[in-house]
Amino acid sequence: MDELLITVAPTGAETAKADCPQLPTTSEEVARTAAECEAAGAAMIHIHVRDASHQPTLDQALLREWVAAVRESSSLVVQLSTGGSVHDPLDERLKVLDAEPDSCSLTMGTTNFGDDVFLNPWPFVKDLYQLALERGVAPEFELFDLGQVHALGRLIKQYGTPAGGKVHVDFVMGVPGGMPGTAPALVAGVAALPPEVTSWSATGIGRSTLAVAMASLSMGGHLRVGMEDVLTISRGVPVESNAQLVERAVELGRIAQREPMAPARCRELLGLA
Ligand code: KMH
Ligand code: ZN
Repeated sequence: MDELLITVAPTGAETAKADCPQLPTTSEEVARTAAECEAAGAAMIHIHVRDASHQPTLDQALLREWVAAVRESSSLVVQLSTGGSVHDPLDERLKVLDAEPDSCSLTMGTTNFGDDVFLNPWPFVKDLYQLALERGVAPEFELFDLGQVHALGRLIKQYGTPAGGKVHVDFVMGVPGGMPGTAPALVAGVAALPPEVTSWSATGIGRSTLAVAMASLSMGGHLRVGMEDVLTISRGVPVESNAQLVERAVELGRIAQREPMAPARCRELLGLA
């Protein structure tokens, strides 16, 4: 069977703990989540850190604490978000790499994000990419629209591929302001990928989650799931845990005759091994 990389994005920066008590917002909770999700079939975790008030933060000590906690409780590949929240300044987002994750997200352009703007000006994208190359941190290129797929080609042309030549991207679909979470949009995105891309995954926000997951599996793509992206397991039914979403991804993968990829294989896929 072909392998299926399942990345879990357990927290995000947008949901309030008060609205969703099951959201992991402390290092202990995320460590437990990591262990449960690894047992369920995840290989990588995409982390947004929260502070003592459960608010999103890029505090360096907390970033390091969360990375250490997840490494202690699991062998998941640790990816830190450099997107943070829409309120985080660009210089602080660059400093995320000081916390020495295995991987970092790297969004390929600015996107309207509901009523907010998720800012990723080209000079920032270039600085972050060069820093990731210098530090040996594997970037996951996050693509919110078709223009960003094209921008990835420009970036690679200018600076080359990461060490090991592995280029992994994640389509983040269905954000209000980005591309829709539909099969035709994913087909268009995959068709436009630069030839250097070696692997891709996809996630659909909110109600687009299943459509995107099934479209991705049907094209041989990988999956990102988690409470960063969706808070209901079916219409009106809240997600109980991130592991529940990973379990559903494993089940979809089983139907598509794909077996969950182990963290060690994910390291190879990212050029980390
Ligand atoms: N929270 C969003 C504004 C990333 O993690 O790199 C950005 C985001 C992307 O979630
Ligand atoms: Zn994120």
